[in-house]
Amino acid sequence: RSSRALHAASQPLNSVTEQDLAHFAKILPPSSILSTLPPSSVASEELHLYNSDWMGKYRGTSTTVLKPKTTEQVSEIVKWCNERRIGIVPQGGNTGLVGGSVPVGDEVILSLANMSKVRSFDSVSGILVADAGCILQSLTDYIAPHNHIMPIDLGAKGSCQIGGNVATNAGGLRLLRYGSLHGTVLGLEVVLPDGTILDQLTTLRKDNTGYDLKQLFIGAEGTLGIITGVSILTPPAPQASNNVILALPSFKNVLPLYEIVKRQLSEILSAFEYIDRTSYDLAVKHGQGRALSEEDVEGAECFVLVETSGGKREHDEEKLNNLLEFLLEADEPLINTGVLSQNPAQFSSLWALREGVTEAVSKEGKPYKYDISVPLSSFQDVVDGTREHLKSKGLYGDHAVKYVVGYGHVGDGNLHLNVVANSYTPEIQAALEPYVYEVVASHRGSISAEHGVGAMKTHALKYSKSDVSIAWMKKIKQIFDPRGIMNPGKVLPE
Ligand code: FAD
Ligand code: 2HG
Ligand code: ZN
Repeated sequence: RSSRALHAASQPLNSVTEQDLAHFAKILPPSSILSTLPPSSVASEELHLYNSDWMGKYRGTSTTVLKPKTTEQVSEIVKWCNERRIGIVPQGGNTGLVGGSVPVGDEVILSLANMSKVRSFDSVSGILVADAGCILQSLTDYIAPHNHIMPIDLGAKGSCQIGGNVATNAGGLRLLRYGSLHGTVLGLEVVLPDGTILDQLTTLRKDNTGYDLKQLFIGAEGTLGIITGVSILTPPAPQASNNVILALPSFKNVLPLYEIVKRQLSEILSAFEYIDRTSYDLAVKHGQGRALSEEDVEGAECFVLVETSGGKREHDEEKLNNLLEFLLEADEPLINTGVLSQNPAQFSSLWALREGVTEAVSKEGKPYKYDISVPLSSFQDVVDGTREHLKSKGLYGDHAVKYVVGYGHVGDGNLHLNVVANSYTPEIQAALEPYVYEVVASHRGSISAEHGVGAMKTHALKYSKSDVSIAWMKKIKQIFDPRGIMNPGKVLPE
């Protein structure tokens, strides 16, 4: 049986036909089907947004988008596609940065956008159960009156969905404090590639009854099944939150600073985020947050944003003020200055300078994005080394690459190396890869710290995973999806 299945998986997938569409029309109302095929026949421009990724770098040729409202509808669609061997791309908010959310060919796009109901929230335990298509910001708003916050936060919160967050195991800005989704997700409901509904939507904190299957779907990027429901543990909202941007004369001060900040702020430290000077300048240029004063940024090579979240405002402010005093009055200060937010608007504005870099970079040009785990001490070398490498190839300057910037989650050892070009070209691509991946491998780092593999890095998996690991990943894929319909061309190399 398994050799037949293997054979099936190596055959090309089938395209959607009018007969398939007629079948989908029995499952979904007309308003939930977008297709260029008759009888639906919408214009292909209407499908453009679903076929294109957030960066405008990856583009599929899907003819059909299906938008189910219920888990049963998802199951029926998937069952049909499996029998017919039609590829499916699960799509959440389509904010992924590795080309995972759009088809590589003409697979069906199954959008979770219509599955957007909160199923339950328990304000005592903080356990939230929601449809996978709920937008992260909507969930934040939903639980705020109950004094809880989502354990995950990221710049794409206004568009990304909780299902997409789980599927990518997104990290984001709160991982330092609340850990990864592998810890906070308590249960999942998943439609498997043969249409079976796997109900593991439990709300238990503790459950050691054998293999924890849900973990397989966290970070599987839709290659093993479609997440339709998520049960997640949400923390109580902090009573007080503060933030400060520290301007540093040199990158080499970041590490000693991190040690001091961790020691002094201890349990109230909730974020320690890094942006280099060019990232800051681009954020300001493109209207992300309010610029700091000239005096504050003078001589700054980079910046660190520190956030505190604690239980008592006076206590937290005292700690933060003591820290700043300590840093500024040292014999050889690690920082030039610190800009402390004084009100909620300033708090958001300081965060925007960090959160807005992705948006700013995209406004500036075409970004090549490398989301890597490397030792903290090498962050700057990796950024400078990449710039020098591009210069040596004659690809740095207004005609090709405009900027090479570094920013990211220092507390998680995660650097975002963004190469901002005028356009995507084969020459720049060839100069960057495998160069960047070899640098990562030389540190035994990860080629994807938090964004996933998608279509972008399937060929590069070997730089972070052994042959044995990849072989076992393929076996798992084979067990769940023997006909190879679920997000084909993503995560695993051919
Ligand atoms: P999509 O982009 O739609 O999909 C992403 C992947 O998940 C695809 O492979 C898709 O097939 C799959 N998928 C989606 N929904 C489901 C589902 N219900 N079931 C199965 N598979 C599914 N990432 C971070 O980790 N940290 C950050 O700080 C961060 N910041 C970002 C900031 C910006 C401005 C942007 C644009 C992106 C950022 N990202 C970040 C990328 C991040 O991966 C996504 O924003 C988010 O997690 C993806 O959610 P989504 O709903 O948009 O998923
Ligand atoms: C962030 O931390 C996101 O801002 C996006 O993960 C990073 O755009 C990027 O490269
Ligand atoms: Zn990030």
